[in-house]
Amino acid sequence: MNLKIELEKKLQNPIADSSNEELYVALLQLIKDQGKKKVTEKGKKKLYYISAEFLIGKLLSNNLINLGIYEEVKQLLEKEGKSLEVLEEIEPEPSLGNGGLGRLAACFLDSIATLGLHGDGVGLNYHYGLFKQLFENNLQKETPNPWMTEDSWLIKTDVTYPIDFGGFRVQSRLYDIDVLGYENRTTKLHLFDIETVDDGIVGETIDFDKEDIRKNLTLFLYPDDSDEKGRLLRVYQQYFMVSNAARLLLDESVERGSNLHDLADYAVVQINDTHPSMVIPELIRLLQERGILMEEAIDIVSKVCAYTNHTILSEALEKWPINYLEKVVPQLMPIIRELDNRIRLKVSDESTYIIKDGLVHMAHMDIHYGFSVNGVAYLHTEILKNTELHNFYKLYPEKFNNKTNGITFRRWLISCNPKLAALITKLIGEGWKKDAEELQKLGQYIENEEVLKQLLEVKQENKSALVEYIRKTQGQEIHPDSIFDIQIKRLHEYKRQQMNILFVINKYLEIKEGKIPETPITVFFGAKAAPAYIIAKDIIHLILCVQEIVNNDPQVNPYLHVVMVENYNVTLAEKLIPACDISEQISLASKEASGTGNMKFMLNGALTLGTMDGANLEIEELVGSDNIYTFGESSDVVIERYAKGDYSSRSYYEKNPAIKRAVDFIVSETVMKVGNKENLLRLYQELLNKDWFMTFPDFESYKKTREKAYEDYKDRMNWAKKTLINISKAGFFSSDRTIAQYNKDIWKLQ
Ligand code: OX2
Repeated sequence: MNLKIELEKKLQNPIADSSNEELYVALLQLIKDQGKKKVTEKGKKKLYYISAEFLIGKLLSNNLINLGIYEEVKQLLEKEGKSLEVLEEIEPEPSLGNGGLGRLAACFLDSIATLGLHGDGVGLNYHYGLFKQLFENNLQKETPNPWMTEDSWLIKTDVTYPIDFGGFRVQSRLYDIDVLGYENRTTKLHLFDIETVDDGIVGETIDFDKEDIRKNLTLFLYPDDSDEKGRLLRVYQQYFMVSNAARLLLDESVERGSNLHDLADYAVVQINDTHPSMVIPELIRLLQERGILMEEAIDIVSKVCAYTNHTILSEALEKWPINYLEKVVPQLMPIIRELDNRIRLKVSDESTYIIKDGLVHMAHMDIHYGFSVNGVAYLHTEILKNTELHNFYKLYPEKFNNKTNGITFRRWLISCNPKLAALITKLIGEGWKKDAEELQKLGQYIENEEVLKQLLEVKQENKSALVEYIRKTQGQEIHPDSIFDIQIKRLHEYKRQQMNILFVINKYLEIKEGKIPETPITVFFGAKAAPAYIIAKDIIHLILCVQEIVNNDPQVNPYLHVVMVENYNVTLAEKLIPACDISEQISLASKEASGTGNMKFMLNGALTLGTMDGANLEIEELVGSDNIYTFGESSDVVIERYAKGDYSSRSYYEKNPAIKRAVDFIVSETVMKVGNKENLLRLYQELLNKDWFMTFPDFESYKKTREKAYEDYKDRMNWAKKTLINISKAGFFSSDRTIAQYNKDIWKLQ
């Protein structure tokens, strides 16, 4: 392909005379054409990865990389006086996910395509996605996040299905996004939508009429479920997603030669968390419609569906009231009752029943009627087996398996950190891009001062680029030589951003007392809180207040700086991660199933400061305890304390002066002056009287370990050595490895 000719054909103009917007659109169209050509021959059996979220991020650069023409395009544009980086900024980020679960699904599609496996993603085409976060008066404000522009990656298809809800019918429409794998194979992300949806019912805020399903069905990801209408809307969305997925699966399987009795040879469904669980009764229903008897239909579906659990937090294991399902999907309730009855006949342990106390337990249905149940990191799977899902494990030990999460190195290194990628390639060649385990070859350089210096230089350049970006976007001045200490993830109490900000408060007060850190520190936060999650929003409020206080205090700001980035998303992560020195992974042990940010940071040469939770444990195992900063109580201790139920945060507060001082600061005049009394008082009370996620017992060891990391940072060569060890051991966390394991153990695609 002659790039220049092709591009100018699209532009109908010379490149040099075209605007950046025109160039962006022309490139997008060019890539879409390439995608169409790249459909590869695939096997008989196909995977349907159904997920409420696909946090795919911007696609332009990644697609160019995966097509192998990134450098060529970049150079061509430069020659014509244009810049690929500027074009990247034009692309809106699709807002189809929330956090790790959605980003994982996106990494998986990249790896499925790259490994040439026969599988597609299926989800919904939310017009406004998750909300866009603004900060006003130190509070989070949620506004709609329209991301679909006239020219986007979406490809409208002819596929449409009639979908019946209790009392009315809607017509669906499928849109596709081509996912280009590295080396030109493709997979599709199927996003279902309805044409009657009305973007116009949404104004400046994310409030809208939740009742008119025809108009609102695909407006938002996770509509506010603090009222019944919001919860019902989620059920409508979920059924819409799985009914479409099930019809697509059946049609395609028949087309490939299935007689439906042999469906399990043609299709496998991965149920990503409980949002798609209704696919089980829906497939049974559709098979019956096509003439298969209940008994056999159940048997078939049980061989087709597999379930991934992403969390042990019970709030996330969905349980829908029977009356919701009776209203939204009356056609499914008799099937769900039948499924439950069959369990009641066979199993005496009532805790595993599907219908209990008027609620339908979605995960229970998945486990009884799926053939595989997997957790997402070693510890998480062990906790599922031994504690959370122990009663199920006793019934079906053979179903349980672990698939430690992974990340795609194409996006999380090659694309977001080209300087480090180039250095690695210079040292060990190109092979690591296809076989991530080859990163181990970097091990030969850990005593090589020249290489370590280059590593530090790359980090410094990435830090300077971030400084520049933050100056441009948020108007803040950051010390490029400070330690970049970063915590970016959804805001949830178990992830304990509150512990981090208590540390910052403590540091602030120490500096005020004259205890000056030898190296300045910049603490970055990025997090969205669910609109109805009050305490999470209070924590954001506190972070923003502390940011204002610290950054405006001339006695403190040469040594300590706080940056809370607005509207944290994939694009921002791609800028923050390459610049990071210390990666905060400080969840309450047992609660973070895996984490995937931890892997991205490690790969980009940051050192982990973390609890012994999720995949942190596997990182520690790989790099050795000298090359990671772990602290805090173990999951066993935490689980035991929960079981006893005798945790009193107040006693820690009373015993530990540093905790007391930091917590009292929340309601001090200094903070009250820049914040809201209501939010601050509520958070203060919450920590003092509840602290559900046990921040205080870990605070002292957190403080000590974080200080130790800051101390170690001063010895630059030794620090560089630790980062090189981390990078060299990161190969295990390639999602190519994860997907190969899913395929070998669960999907069994050719
Ligand atoms: C997240 C988990 O919190 C995180 O630990 C994990 O890495 C990620 O899923 C991918 O497996 N429920 N669990 C998650 O999000 C939701 C919602």
